[in-house]
Amino acid sequence: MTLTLTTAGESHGPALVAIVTGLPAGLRLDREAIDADLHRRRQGYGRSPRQKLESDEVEILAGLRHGSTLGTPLALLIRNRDHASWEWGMSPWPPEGERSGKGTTPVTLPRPGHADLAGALKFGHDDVRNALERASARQTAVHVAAGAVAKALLAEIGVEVSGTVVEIGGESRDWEAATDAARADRDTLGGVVQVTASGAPPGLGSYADKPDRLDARLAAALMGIQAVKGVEIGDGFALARARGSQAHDEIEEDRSRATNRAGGLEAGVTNGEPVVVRAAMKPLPTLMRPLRSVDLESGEPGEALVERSDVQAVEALAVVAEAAVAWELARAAREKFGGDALVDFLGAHAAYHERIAWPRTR
Ligand code: EPS
Repeated sequence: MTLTLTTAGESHGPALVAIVTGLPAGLRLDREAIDADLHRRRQGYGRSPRQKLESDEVEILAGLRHGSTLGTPLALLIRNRDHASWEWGMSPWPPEGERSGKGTTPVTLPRPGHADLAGALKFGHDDVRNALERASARQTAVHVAAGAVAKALLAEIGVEVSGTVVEIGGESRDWEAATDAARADRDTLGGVVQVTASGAPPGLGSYADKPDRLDARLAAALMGIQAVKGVEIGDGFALARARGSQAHDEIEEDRSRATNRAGGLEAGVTNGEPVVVRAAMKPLPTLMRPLRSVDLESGEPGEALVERSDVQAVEALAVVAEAAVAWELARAAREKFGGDALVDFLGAHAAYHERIAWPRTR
């Protein structure tokens, strides 16, 4: 028993969609809780004006009846309001007649740092838009919706996941000023976020094989988010510079730890301490003062595509990373506790706690 997530949707297409399989039947899902996370994702000081256009409300098309999951595939949809300006430009079958709105002119000047060049070459696109639309971080909206579903499942077993910003543009405070300065220079910023998950019992994940290791899965989930270039678990890179006596977390009589340098994961398995992971985001690649590029049509040097974008989206990344960690933890919990109905899942979780004599709240 595991959870799967399949998504589709272009940034300026009609909608983003997701199908989630593997949820137990009888899980209550609260529309307000999902929409609240979608709202959080749209906040942040350096966001593009696009965020004012979108309302990001989830619609459920299948798998939920009267607020409870049916144990069947759950289908989620979030509409792109901005699509109204791109109806011809992003149409699957453009109507005959005059072209109108955005997306009518092919993009031929790839942005360094975006999927533009590699995507156009890989798929043979003449119009870079065919690559950038799907590569866009717009799709993180539907991942946040799926993450909110995962959080509802985790809440049933007392696991709470929360993401926060650590630094933006190298600063640990004064983020609005740093963002204003970058905007004035027509530049962009990156940053670091941290996600902490408390309440997970020891034993989620496995050391048996690489794909089972929860640390590897969390790293992949975080690296899979647009613009993330680094992931750290617990004290991460700092551990490489410490001695063993200062790097590990000694085990107390009640099997808890006084320190949590491992970030709650040893050998790819949770150890009962909070799971702590960090993700580093590079500065966004759409610059209002564009970098050097080449026109893919003419072969002439030029300046990269300039279009409406964010100055920084680190606050949004905190919400997206939270969703990614929640998703991976929920997946690991489904693998460990199984069950077609929520009561079966909860029963297996309770029996496991009893077997290892692990307190329900730590
Ligand atoms: C993005 C470019 C911008 C961002 C977008 C991600 O898109 P637009 O040009 O439409 O403003 O706003 O993020 C979102 C739309 C979102 O909802 O987060 C990119 O190139 O990745």
